[in-house]
This record gives sequence, C-alpha cells and structure tokens, in this order.
Amino acid sequence: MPVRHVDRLRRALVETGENKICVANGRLCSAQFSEQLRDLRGGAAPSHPFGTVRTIEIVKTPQGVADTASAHDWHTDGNLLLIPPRYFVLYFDRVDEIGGGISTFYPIRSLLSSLPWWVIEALATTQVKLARDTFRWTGTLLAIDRCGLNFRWRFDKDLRPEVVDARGTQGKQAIDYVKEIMTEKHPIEYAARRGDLIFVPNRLYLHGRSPLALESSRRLYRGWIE
Ligand SMILES: O=C(O)CCC(=O)C(=O)O
Ligand SMILES: [Fe+2]
Repeated sequence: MPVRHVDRLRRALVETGENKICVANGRLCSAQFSEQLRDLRGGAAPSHPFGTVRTIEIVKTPQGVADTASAHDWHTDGNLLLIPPRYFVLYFDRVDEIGGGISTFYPIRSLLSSLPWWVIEALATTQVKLARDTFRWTGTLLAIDRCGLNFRWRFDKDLRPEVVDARGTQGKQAIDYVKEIMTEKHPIEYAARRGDLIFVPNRLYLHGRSPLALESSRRLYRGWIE
C-alpha cells in the first residue's frame, strides 16, 4: 500500500517540529486532499470557516490576485478572520508551464526583530480596518491571541490595511515601512513539483508567489488548519 501523504508529512513534522515548512509528494484528488486535511486536524471535523478547500487557478472571473497570472505579494492567510489559521496546506495539482509560481517564504520573527521599535509599537497599537467583499475586521496588525503571536499582513490591490486610529503612533508610516523593507528581504524560495503537498505555519512565515505564465494551467488546492 502506498505511504499516504499525511504519514510522510506527519513524519516530517515530528522530525522538524510543527514550526517548520514541510513538503511531501504524491498524487491526490481534491476529495483526498480534504481527507488529508482532516487527518492533519487529528481526525476532527473542521470548525467553520476552516472546512472549505479553495482551488487556486487562473479563471475568467477571479476571486482575487491568486486566480490571476500576477505575483502574489507578501501576506499571511485568513486576515479577515477573528482567529487566523495556524497552518495552511497547499497541494500542487498542476505546476506552471514556464516555471512561474515559485513559492516564497519569510520568517515573521526575523522580520519583527529587524524592525525599529517605533514600527513595532505602531503595528501593535494602531487600529486598522481590513475590508474585502462583505468581510470586515478591525484591530491591530500585530497582536497576541489565544494561538500566540499573530501578524496580519497583506498589502495589495485586493486587501490593504486602512488606518482607523493610530492612537498617537505613526501607524501609516509603520505600514509603509514594512511594505518597503519586505522588498529588500531575501526570501526562502521553493519551486514546487507536481504532487507536492506543502504544510506552512501561517503565523510564522509571510508567504507569496512569483508571477505565472499568462494562460498558465497551474492549479493548487489550499486548506486551512485552525
Ligand atoms: O498561488 C500560490 O502559490 C499561493 C496563493 C496564496 O498564497 C493564497 O491564495 O493565499
Ligand atoms: Fe496565501
């Protein structure tokens, strides 16, 4: 019987710890991907809204930048949720024909430790609004919640923080500072192969991807783990 992805992933997680990015490879359909997610949740049913698997591919009416050929700028996932996911899992059903869609990662703790204090203070104090479609979230970009340190980050045409109340700090300048400094950082890059299942601790890494071929047939499944 073939070793299941989830077994390989579990082994990798045990070996490297749950705070590392892990990769396993094999073939899965979308239903099998959902099963793997359930297994990674320890067999528990997902709690809302973590149950839906999102298919990421170029479509005529994209839901966002991920469904276009554009690069996906640095972000963390689930920024409009009260408690963003601790992990996300990507399955590469089809990769880009010209080698686009390289996954990029940057450790959030390294970023935070490189920021001047006024930026940290502003990120942890300034009330911002994040709004997309009918979803709204208001709070600080940097916070501690019941799952630990949480840095909500997204700054692109689909979603960007809007300062509501800087509470005496340099909120807008701090957001611009992070946006700018991330262009100078050297990311961890990974060119996924067809069949890769990548497990990423969402609260520990910013992530993104390089542009795709214009009519790329690249297709990913993405799931969140609470
Ligand atoms: O397309 C990718 O490689 C990643 C997409 C992504 O990060 C997202 O949709 O949140
Ligand atoms: Fe993402």
